[in-house]
Amino acid sequence: MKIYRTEKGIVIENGGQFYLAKETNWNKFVNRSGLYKKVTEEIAGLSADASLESQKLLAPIDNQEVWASGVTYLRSMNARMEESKEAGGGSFYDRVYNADRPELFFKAPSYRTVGPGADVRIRKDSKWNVPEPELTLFICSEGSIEGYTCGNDMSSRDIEGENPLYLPQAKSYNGSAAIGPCLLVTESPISPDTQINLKIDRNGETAFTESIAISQMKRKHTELVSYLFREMDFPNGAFLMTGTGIIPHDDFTLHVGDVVNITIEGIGTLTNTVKQ
Ligand code: DO4
Ligand code: MG
Repeated sequence: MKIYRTEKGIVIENGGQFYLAKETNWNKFVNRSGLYKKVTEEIAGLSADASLESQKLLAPIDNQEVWASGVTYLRSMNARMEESKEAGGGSFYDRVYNADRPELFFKAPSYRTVGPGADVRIRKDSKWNVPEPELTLFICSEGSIEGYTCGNDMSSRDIEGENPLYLPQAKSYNGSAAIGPCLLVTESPISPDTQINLKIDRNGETAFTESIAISQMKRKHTELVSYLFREMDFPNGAFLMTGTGIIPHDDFTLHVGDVVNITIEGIGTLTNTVKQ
């Protein structure tokens, strides 16, 4: 089942049918443990409406914070060790990859997070930028994973590589986070065989494409969530990007006008255009 935040309200897609939720407050609607069961019960009393399929989509977020996990795939560890070698950061990344405690960082408040069809940005003071396609968890305030969406953890690799302490500047700026198109809510956890695909279009042609299965991730979703919730409350729930396993080769950087498509099986495609 998919839940969309649209200009008309909260739309639920189930078995090819679309329903308008009675609740209009996104925080109240999604921040519930056992969300799948509760929404399934609610739509039993609603009438399907095919016109809801074509509503303009908004980012599936209201008052939630977006957090991110780092170096959860081998590819991310290797790329980061390489980019920060000269700055002396070469050993931080394999240490965090192998440590018990994961790397978690604050990515964006909701007002700095964009949704499907909106623009993501590259910084004006950066020359090397990539999108990071990441399965993104929605966790309710009680700490259980209630849904999944596609996330883009836009990153400035030259700033991050110059000094690992610049990570917040490489990762957090206007338009650096995108999530959507919907919240996938499932009865049981998402399959480890789920594929993430990144496709970057430039001037109508594919400039880069690659896929990875989420089973390639080193850590469990519940492990990341338990660290995030150790010493922090999230009264409206939170989003947690789970890290990237896809990083374009080192001579690739995003250009203004590129179109970034992140597809995750079962969720759909998050498409954003790059701006400066
Ligand atoms: O440590 C740098 C950030 C890592 C990251 O964003 C990722 O692995 O996805
Ligand atoms: Mg990332």
